[in-house]
Amino acid sequence: LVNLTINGKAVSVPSGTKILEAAKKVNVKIPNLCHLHMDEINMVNQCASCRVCMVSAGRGLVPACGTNVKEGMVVQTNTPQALKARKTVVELLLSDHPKDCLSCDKNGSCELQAIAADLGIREVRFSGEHSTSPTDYSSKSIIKDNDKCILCRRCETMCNEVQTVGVLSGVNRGFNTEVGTFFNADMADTECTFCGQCISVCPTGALTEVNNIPKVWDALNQTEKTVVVQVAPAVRVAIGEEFGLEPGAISTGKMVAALRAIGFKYVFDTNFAADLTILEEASEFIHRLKEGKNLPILTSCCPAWINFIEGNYPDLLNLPSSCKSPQEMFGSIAKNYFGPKVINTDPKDMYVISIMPCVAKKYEASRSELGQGDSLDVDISITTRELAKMIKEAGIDLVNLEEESFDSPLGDSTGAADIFGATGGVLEAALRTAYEWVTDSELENVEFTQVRGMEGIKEASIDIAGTIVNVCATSSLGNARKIMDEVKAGNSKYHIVEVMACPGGCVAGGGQPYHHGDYDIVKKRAAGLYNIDSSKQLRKSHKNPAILALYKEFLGEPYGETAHKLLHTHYFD
Ligand code: HC0
Ligand code: SF4
Repeated sequence: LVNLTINGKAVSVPSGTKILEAAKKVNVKIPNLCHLHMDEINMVNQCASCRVCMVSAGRGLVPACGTNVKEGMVVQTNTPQALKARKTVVELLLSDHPKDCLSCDKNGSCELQAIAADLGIREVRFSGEHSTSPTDYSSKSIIKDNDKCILCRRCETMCNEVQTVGVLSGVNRGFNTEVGTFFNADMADTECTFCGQCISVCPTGALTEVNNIPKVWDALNQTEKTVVVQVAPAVRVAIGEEFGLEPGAISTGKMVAALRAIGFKYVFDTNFAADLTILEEASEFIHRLKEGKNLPILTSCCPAWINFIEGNYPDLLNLPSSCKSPQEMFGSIAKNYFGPKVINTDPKDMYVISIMPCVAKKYEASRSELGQGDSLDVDISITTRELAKMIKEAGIDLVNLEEESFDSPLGDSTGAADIFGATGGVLEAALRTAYEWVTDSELENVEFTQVRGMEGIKEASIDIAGTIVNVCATSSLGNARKIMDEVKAGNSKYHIVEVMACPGGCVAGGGQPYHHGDYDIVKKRAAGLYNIDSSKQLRKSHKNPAILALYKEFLGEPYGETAHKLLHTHYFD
C-alpha cells in the first residue's frame, strides 16, 4: 500500500491508484469532467484531457485523474493555484462553447454547466475562435452536435471499448479536433446501433436523443385521433428520479396518473406485450429445442442488439427469435385488435405512442417491416427523459398525484413482465413459462437468481424434464460479441441467450435519467423491478388472464398463423 495525505487526511491505497480515486476514499470530492470510471461495466475513461481536476501535489499542479499516488505524497485540492487553474480551464472550455444553455436539451443535467456553477464562474475572460460543425440530425435516435463537444472522449471509450461498435473516434488535429465518424459519414450511415450509451455518458449536450415531444403534443391535439400510450417496464422505476424521488422508487401509479393528466385517453402497459412475447418466444424455443435446430435462440427485443447482429453476424440471422419486441407487439395488438375489435376505431385514426428507456426504440418504431401496410405498429417513441419533460411542461406535480391504474385489458401484466427491464429478466420470464409447459408441472420457485445482477455475462444450467438447458444472459454489445464469436465458431453450449445492448439492461437505457457514472442508481432501478415482481400475485406470463383471453378471442394458438402475421418479423443483412 502507498501512504499519502489528501487535504490533511491520511489515506493508504494500492500502488497504481490515481489521486482522484484515492480522494474518494477519504470523501474529498475533486471536480472533474472528462474522467469516468464505472467498475460494474469495466469502463475507465482516463484521457486526462480536460484538466479540470488539477490539484497541488509537491511543487506543482497535476491532474488528479491521471496521476498515480506516491509514498509520502501531500495533496491539496483547494490551493489558490489549483482553484485558479481549474477556473481557467473551465473558462477556456466555455470560450469555445455555444453557451445556449437555456435552450439546450441538457439544460439542468449538463456536467459542464454544473461545474461552471460550482466554480462560481461569472464571466468568460477569453473570446476565442468557435468550432462550427453542422449538427448531425440524420438518425431517428441520436443528435450529434460537435460544437458542444468538450473532447472528453467518454463516448469513444463507450462505443469502442464497452460496445465494440467503433463508430466514434477523434479526427483532425489541434483546434480542429473533433469526435467524428469514418469518412465523416452521417450517423445514420454508419454501423451505429443507436444503443444510446454514448448519450448516457456525454457530459454536455453534444450527444442527445432526437426530440419527439412536439410530435406527441401534436398527436394529442388532434381530437379526431385516438391516442394510445404504452410504457416500458424500466420507466416506472426511473421516472421518479427526475422529480427528486430515489432511484428505484416504484412510481407506476403516479406515472399512469400523470399520463392521463397529460391527455392520453388509453394508458396501457408494454408489460402486457412482454407477457405476450414470452408466450410466443417460449413456444418458439420449445419448437427449436424439439427439432434441435437454430440453437441457441437469441432474444430479439433489444433493437440495438438486432441492429448489431444484422451488421456484424449476417450469417447467423437464423438464430434471433422471430418475435417482434414487446414495444412492437403492443403496437400491433393495439392497431389490429384493440382499435378495430374493441373500440371500433380504424388503425389509421389511431396513434400508438411508446414511452421507452431507450433511444434505439425510436429507430425500431420507424422500421418499415414492423407494421401492416403503411401503418407502423408504433407511431412515436419517446424516452423516460422526454416523458419527464412533458410532465414538467404541463405543470404536473408527479410526486403528489394520487396513484391510478393502467387501463384494461392491454394494461394487465404479471411479474414476469416487470423484470424484462433488468438484464436477465427476459430469460428468467421465458424459463418460468417454458419450464411449466415442457414439464406440465408447477414451478414452485420462480426466481432464477443465477441470471440476476449486473454481471455482464451470467449463465445457468436448468434441468427441464431431464433435458439440461444451458442459458446465458448478457448485456453490453462487447459481451454479446464474445458470446456470438463462440456461437460462430461452433463452441457455444447455450440453448438460450438473452442479449441487451445496454450494460445492465433497459434500466440503464440510453433514454433514462442520467446516472452520471453512478451504477448504484442502475442497481436500485433493477431492484425496484424485482420488488414489483415479487409483490405480484401472478408471476408467470402464461397465467395472465388478459393474454389468455386475447388468444382465445383473437390470436388462436401461440406461434400460430395470426400470431405469426402480427407478432413476428424477419431480419436483414
Ligand atoms: Fe426494454 Fe422491452 S424490456 S426492450 O429493455 O423485451 O426499451 O424497459 O420496453 O420492447 O417489455 C426497453 C425496458 C422494453 C421492449 C419490454 C423487451
Ligand atoms: Fe456507439 Fe451506441 Fe453511440 Fe452508436 S449509439 S455511437 S453504437 S455508443
